[in-house]
Amino acid sequence: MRVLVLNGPNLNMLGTREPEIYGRETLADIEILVRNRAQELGIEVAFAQSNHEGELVDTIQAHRDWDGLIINAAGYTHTSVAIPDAIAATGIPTVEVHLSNVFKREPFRHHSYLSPYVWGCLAGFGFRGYLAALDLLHGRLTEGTAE
Ligand code: DHK
Repeated sequence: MRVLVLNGPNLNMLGTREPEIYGRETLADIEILVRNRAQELGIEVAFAQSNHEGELVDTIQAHRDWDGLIINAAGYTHTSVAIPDAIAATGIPTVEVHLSNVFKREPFRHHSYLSPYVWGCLAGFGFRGYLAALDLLHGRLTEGTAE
């Protein structure tokens, strides 16, 4: 079982970026936590980050035969058509993750272009959202049902 964990713009700044909103963990800290959990579950993980929309699309396409995608598209969540198109084109079961609870924030963060194309969305649980997403995909992939 192979899961791609993909992070969008400015998430490379985690740790120092508005820690009261995004938490004190760096992206490298989150990667370690995700890799540890993945190892417990027997999941192979690829972990990537880019500040560039096209690179995020390329990475999704390159993993089109993988079993799951966990994506925090960050600011592109609220602007991108190409990223949800890539998710739809590949058909990878996807969990959308946001560290912050976007619904408690500015109105422009309330809309996600990705949400119609993903299995489900986790927002507001900080780094734990990534771990929960991994557990959820593992359950779906081992049980063979999305219900
Ligand atoms: C991360 C960002 O960079 C913002 O642009 C989104 C998301 C929220 C997060 O909570 O992880 O609005």
